[in-house]
Amino acid sequence: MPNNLVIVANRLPVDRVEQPDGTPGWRLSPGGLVTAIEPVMRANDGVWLGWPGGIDEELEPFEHDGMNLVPMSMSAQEVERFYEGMSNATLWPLYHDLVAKPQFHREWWDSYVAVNQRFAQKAASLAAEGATVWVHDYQLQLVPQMLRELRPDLRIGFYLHIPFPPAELFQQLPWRRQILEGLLGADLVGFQGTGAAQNFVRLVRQRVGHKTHRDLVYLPDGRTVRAHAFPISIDSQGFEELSTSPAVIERASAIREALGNPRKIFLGIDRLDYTKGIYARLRAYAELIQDGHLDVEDAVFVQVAVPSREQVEQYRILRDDIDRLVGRINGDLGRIGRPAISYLHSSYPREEMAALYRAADIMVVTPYRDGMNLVAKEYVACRTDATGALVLSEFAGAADELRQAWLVNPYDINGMKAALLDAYRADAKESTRRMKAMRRTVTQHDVARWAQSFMTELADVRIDHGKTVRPPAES
Ligand code: GDG
Repeated sequence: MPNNLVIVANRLPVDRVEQPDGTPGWRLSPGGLVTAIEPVMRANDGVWLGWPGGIDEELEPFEHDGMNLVPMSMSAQEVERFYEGMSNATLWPLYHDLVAKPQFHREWWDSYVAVNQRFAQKAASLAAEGATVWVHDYQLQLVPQMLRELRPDLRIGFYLHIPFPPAELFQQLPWRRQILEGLLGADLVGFQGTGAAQNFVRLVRQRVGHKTHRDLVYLPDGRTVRAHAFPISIDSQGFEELSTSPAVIERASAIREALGNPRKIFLGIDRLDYTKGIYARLRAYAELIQDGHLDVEDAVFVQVAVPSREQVEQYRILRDDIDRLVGRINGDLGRIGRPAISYLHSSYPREEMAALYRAADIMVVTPYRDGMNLVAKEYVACRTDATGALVLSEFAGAADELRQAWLVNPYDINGMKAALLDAYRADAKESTRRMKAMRRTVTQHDVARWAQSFMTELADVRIDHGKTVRPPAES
């Protein structure tokens, strides 16, 4: 059945689970993206195309919780080359300021092209005449152009969840021109921040040679493409409600109790990823204990590292490095029943996340580079009594909005130590003033608003015989 809205993302928004009777089933993935897109999909006869995980599994389209899902299968070689290789060992580090060294392999690129082509073909077959297709993220940057070639009648939007690098870095990519042209197949290209949108427009001007004006690109065929910032957010109300539920409140005090009721709890929650700055943050914290500014009788650092991309070598190395560091810190500085760092390599249900946010006095989010960082916003949303402090990297997209956090440069260990200590020592009045301001931001700009503003902007695009027409730019 043709659909008026097709969401195209690398992953389907469901995880495989075993049902009580032992048969396989699906569970909606936790996360704001689904919450935001679900109502848009319902209102538009929407369908979501993506990989369900697994290898070589040809699954029929199915419905889950009222959402129409179309699974796209992936071979073992595609998982290795397209997903772990080109997506996560080339583009991911390149787009995150070269925090790790990107690897360039021609066979990875060939697989990236082939998988993108398959996504584009499938999306083309699902979309009704004149439908809207919204493509997501760095794994699928060629889909907009491929799709436009197949279906010039479509309205195509693209959203990049991660940063878009400056020209000096992007230039390294052997396939830079193809990626830029791939993205230019969209009518609207959305980014987390204005810096990313500007990087893209500048690259298009320099590398592809198209005329640009502010956030518009003028293509030779008369089409225009808008590159604009749409900072993503969270289901703020959902987190607020969850964090004030009796079960979560009770769990939060049980967590404090289990940690020995320390005066202050520091918390980090991240996917175990080298962009997140976990290693440096733990070192900074340990030095504060060594220097005598913090005492393990008084404070503890809870670090949750959610397993991620474990087949990619750099992620395995990082895990070993952090295991060793935590072992050394606790061995050197811990006392019986009082570890300096309480380290958890695991993922948790949303309720447990909310309880952790509620239990923590100081949330520490120190990525070297991050498109947005939703954890920072979730912490703020859960602090309904306006207590708590947020230490936040300047290099997370969230820092553009959460200006009242204790902002840090994660490369500056001494600066980070000073900020951790300031947040630790801040009086209640000061942290409440900051938290109240941040709460206003997070409450007003939630994920529903994000989805709506992207869709509204995309709907403004008028399609005329396959050409996107916009009023001429002002000079
Ligand atoms: C990318 C960009 C951008 C984490 N562990 C568990 C869990 N989570 C949830 C968090 C949060 C989400 O996952 C993580 O989002 P982040 O924004 O922090 O980071 P990335 O995964 O790197 O996301 C990022 C984002 O896309 C959206 O555009 O902000 O910059 O890198 O929502 O709560 N949720 C549950 N259990 C866990 O163990 N239930």
